[in-house]
Amino acid sequence: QEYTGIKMKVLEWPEAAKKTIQGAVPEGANVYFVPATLRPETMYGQTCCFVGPKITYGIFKVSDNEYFFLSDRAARNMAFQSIFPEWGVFPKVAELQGADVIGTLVNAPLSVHSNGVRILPMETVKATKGTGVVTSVPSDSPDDYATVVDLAKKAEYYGIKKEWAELEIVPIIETPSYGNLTAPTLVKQMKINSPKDAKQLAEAKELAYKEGFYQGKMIYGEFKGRPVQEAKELVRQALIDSGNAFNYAEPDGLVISRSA
Ligand code: ZZB
Repeated sequence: QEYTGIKMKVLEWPEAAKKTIQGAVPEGANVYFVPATLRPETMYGQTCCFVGPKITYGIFKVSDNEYFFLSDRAARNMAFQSIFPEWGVFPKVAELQGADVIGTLVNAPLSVHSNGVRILPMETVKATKGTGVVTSVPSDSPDDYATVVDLAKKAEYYGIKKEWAELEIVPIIETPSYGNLTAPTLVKQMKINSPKDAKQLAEAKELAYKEGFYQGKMIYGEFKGRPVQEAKELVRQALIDSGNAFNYAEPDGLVISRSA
């Protein structure tokens, strides 16, 4: 899988995480949450970023002023892709649970929400895929839409502020079958009521991918009017050129099991 790693700079840590961070990361250095995405063209629509509350993450030193928040597994893979300066080395300076960083305010590159978005919990994040960090685009990802609806409904249960899950969902891609809000349309059509409706959500995701890729047209941003198939590469390159992203390849299952 060829992912794009997005650099979401921390603007403000929650109290619970501050102590750990202060002891581990030098003052003035930047920490980035790094979600892995297959849909760079949707970054305009980011409204939050998810971690698995029970997943263990690390903060890894990339350079004197850059640190990445990721799963250990992703850090190891990145160390063999020249993302860290020294081949095979991925210095871990802190360890945190996803639950510890809920509420962190981060910058979302290209997002309409330019004041930042919050780190929120998603129970269905897989520790073994990507970086274990998932940026949320509820306009075009059915999983993300189902999750933000649930988070807003049960904000108290999740220990978050309701408004963190309620940032405006702006249309960014138009398709003939699902209009300009593909994910909300599919979730409603398929009567998906919960982020736990795994089978239906997998089906909705497949439909959203296909329709978005083959029929989608950008209706927002620098490449407005272009087909998604063209915009995908253009947005990815623009994010890389501006220093906000990098390529990250996920080794296949065989490689993982052999290196483990
Ligand atoms: C933003 C985005 C916007 C995504 C969208 C999808 C969509 P795949 O196809 O199964 O490889 N993702 C990444 N890592 C994880 C993880 N550890 N656990 C759960 N979900 C994860 O899935 C790749 C996509 O799944 C990634 O692309 C990421 O969400 C999420 F509009 O990033 B995506 C129709 C999908 N639309």
